Amino acid sequence: MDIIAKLRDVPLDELHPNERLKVESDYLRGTLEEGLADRATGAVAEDDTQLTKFHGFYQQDDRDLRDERRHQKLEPLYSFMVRLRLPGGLVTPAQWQTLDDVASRYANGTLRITTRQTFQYHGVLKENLRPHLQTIHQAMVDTIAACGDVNRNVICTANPHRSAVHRQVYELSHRISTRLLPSTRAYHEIFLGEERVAGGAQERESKSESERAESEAKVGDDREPLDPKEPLYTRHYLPRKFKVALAIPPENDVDLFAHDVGFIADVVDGELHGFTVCIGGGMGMTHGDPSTFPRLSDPIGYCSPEAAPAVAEAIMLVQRDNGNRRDRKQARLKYTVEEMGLDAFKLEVERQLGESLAPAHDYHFDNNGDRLGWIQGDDGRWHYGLFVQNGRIADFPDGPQLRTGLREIAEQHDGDLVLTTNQNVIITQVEESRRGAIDALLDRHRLVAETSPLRRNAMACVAFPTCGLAMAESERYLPSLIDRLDAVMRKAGLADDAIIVRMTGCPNGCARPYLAEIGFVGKAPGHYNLYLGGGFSGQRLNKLYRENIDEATILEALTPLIQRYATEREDGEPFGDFVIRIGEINATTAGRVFHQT
Ligand code: SRM
Ligand code: SF4
Repeated sequence: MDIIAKLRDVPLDELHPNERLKVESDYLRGTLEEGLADRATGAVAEDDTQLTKFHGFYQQDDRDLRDERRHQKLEPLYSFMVRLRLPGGLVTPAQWQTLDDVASRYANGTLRITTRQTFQYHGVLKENLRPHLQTIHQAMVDTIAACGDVNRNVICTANPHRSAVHRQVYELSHRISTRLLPSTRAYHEIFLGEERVAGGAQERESKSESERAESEAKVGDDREPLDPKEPLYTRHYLPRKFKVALAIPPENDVDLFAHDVGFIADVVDGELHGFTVCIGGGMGMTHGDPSTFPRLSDPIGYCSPEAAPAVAEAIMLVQRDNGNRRDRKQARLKYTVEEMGLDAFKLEVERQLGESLAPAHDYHFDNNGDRLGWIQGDDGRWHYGLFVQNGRIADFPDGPQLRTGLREIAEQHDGDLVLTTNQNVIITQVEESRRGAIDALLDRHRLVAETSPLRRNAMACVAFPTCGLAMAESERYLPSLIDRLDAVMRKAGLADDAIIVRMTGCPNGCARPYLAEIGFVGKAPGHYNLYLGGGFSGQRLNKLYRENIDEATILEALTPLIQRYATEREDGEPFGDFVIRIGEINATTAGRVFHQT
């Protein structure tokens, strides 16, 4: 049963309050126009703070200044985080320059590469939202559906310029993103100044020609849309966020199994044959609530490259119609799969598609990191993977001048820059003869610092001061903890070894900490839960090892394990496998048993 039929007789009051907001928002318009015009406050109306997410931005306040402002009887220092929709993470040099300009003109002077291959801006004041979005729109970039209960930025194995298959997979990330865009014109009217046409005609005409062609390419569906103004989503939108990733083995840089939907490329003799389709991944959980847990996705079948957008859509529609709309903590697709069972979910997907999926193919991943440094693509050109600590592009006093350096590269080099899901950036399409010039720019701006493999494989989420959900520091703290762990590694003779370390400031899992070999999840200021035993290629969840511990206790717990790893590991054995083999922690075999010791 579709969502409109399902909810016809259910009073909205029986659902989560966000459900009413969506339904009554006039297709995501709410009172945003009025809120933007109100200069008496830096905020928008409370209800509209949920709607801004669908347009790609979040209202936040500076948590470092919260208490001081309260004492001064001032309202919190409101500003907005703005997140771009950038499928596959590719930025042209001209776009880079515009995006860089915007960081100074309208945000806090930094760009932040996210764990989903796009940029976030922080500190955007309400009055700067429109100019910000209009400026990036001129560079053909938008923020539509970057947050909210819709399909988010579609991510894929980085760098379309590496091979023909990388190009194809990148193009599919765009097709999926386009196909799953909402139809409402709210964004264009409110932020880009488009006039509203009476009767919702503009909603029907909302998609560009290529977007319409993508929607019309829909396999086997000649039904009337449920809601002509918002055919895919209806005015109910999704129960929760929805995330799609595509990976090209053996690289699992996107952490494929962490997403609602994953497409694993099946490449035979350099040709893309199809995809194994996985569903039901997700990271977030709540401390102390065992009904919430991270979960890895499971394969449900195989499809051709041409069918992939329709398959993504069918999965999304099954989630739209079956996801939990009463309890947002149980609303992600991973819980729908647990509730319905994988087979029943798969049958519904096939019913939506009007055909069966072929059986899943085998696949093999061997890492989930990035290829840093120079690598050569299939066409002979070179690509430089640049490490960016925690994705923050800024000019650091006495450190790398990342903003200036990358800006200069964008001005002088005509190849694209590609963001990765490990928060790094790749300078692409460099001719052999131009490598020296790029190396000189990297040197001049100190972009290539001496870093340990531990640091190069570490990720932290944003957390303080902007994230309203942070319980502990993450981006601002991990670098110094890595200094200390580096010392332990050096002492153990492991200075050249990589262990995947990830940190988040709360259990929502934005840096995918439950896939790390060593994961830190914020519990309270200065205190973290320590998780061990994740798989080196993102194939296994870790498990809680110590709860609510401070830095001294973290080092006390990890030092002997790292020392033992140095002397007792088997050839090529990753740390996550080692701690399980020596019996220090049990392997997590499925999300639903994540909390069992
Ligand atoms: Fe996230 C909420 C930052 C990737 C799971 N995430 C947030 C918010 C918006 C906080 C909020 O709701 O008020 C954070 C804004 C912080 C700030 O100040 O910028 C935030 N998430 C991020 C980013 C920027 C982390 C980073 O350091 O790069 C990532 C942006 C991704 C993007 O470009 O779209 C980011 N978030 C993720 C991921 C990783 C992924 O998708 O691969 C996850 C885990 C995967 C998943 O979805 O299960 C993730 N974020 C969450 C959750 C928990 C969702 C859940 O259903 O369990 C929340 C909280 C929520 O939605 O209620 C959240
Ligand atoms: Fe904020 Fe938590 Fe996500 Fe970190 S993991 S950015 S603290 S919501």
